[in-house]
Amino acid sequence: YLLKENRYSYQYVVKLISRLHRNQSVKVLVADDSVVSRKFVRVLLEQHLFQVIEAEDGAVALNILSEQPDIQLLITDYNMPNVDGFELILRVREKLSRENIAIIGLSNDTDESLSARFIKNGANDFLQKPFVHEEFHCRVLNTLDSLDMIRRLWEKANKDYLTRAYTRRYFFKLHQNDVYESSQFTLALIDIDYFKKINDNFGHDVGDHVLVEFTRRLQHAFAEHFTVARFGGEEFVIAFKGLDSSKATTLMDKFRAQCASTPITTASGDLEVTFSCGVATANSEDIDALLARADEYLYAAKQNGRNQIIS
Ligand code: GH3
Ligand code: MG
Ligand code: MG
Ligand code: MG
Repeated sequence: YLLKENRYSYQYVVKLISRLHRNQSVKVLVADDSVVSRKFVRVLLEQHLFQVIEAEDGAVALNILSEQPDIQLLITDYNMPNVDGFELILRVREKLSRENIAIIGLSNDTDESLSARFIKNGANDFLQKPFVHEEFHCRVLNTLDSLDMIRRLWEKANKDYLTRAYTRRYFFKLHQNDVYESSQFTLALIDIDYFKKINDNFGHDVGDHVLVEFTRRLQHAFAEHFTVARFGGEEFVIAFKGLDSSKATTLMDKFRAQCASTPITTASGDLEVTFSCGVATANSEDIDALLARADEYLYAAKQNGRNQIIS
């Protein structure tokens, strides 16, 4: 049908169709005080299979966003009671950056400076009402494409390719100030025991698989509350924000025992994998000094026979 209409290129239609499938899992929040406007935008979005949520003003929109962090696109009107479109965007951008959510501004206000002001406040795009349906669809599609692209870049920059754990760089970005700002901040530095033997005896692929599975275990045990990062080859670090050394050590030791007693299944059979760990709590030193201390304890754990935590 679209091709027959002869207004769309073949490439565009292909892109549209492949997007339709993904759209079904994309939540779009429409903030507009006019019921008619809101319903109209809803209909357009539902034509493309999006999940649509409505808010009658900016304050309601903020509540919905805090309850549903998986909303990918916010389409907001300018003139609204309570919290208007500008304030809404400013408040959203305080917490959610461009890899978290995309924003499109809408308005039938004739003020020519609106679109620039929307974009300066953090919107990705702006549409003047009334608009042509096709333009609306094109802009939504482009905006979501750039959200995907930003997210892919973010993942590449901040997550390790093999294990999907956070990178060392991102870890520092997240936590370098916590040594000063958080009342209790503890690091656990982890190094798998005799990992080189796994590579030497079973090959690099099995080694990789062990790293992936080991990371999965770390994430499962800690990622809900703490940051897990891959520091290098078979070294990992966990930031226990809010925990003192003895609490973090207890958690780590429980994990250590579980790990040691649950072999990792690989193509070369079940392998027993243990690790050694140094745990250190910040005490008015910078994060590098704290890490150096955790590394000393880790070294001591290795010297002392491995498969243990020293704090
Ligand atoms: P120790 O108990 O003293 O820690 O001994 P180890 O063998 O674990 O320590 P070592 O640092 O000598 O060996 C780490 C090995 O990890 C060496 C390196 O080839 C391997 N390695 C680093 N990154 C990767 C990776 O991404 N995949 C695989 N398969 N191996 C890796
Ligand atoms: Mg309005
Ligand atoms: Mg090592
Ligand atoms: Mg090692």
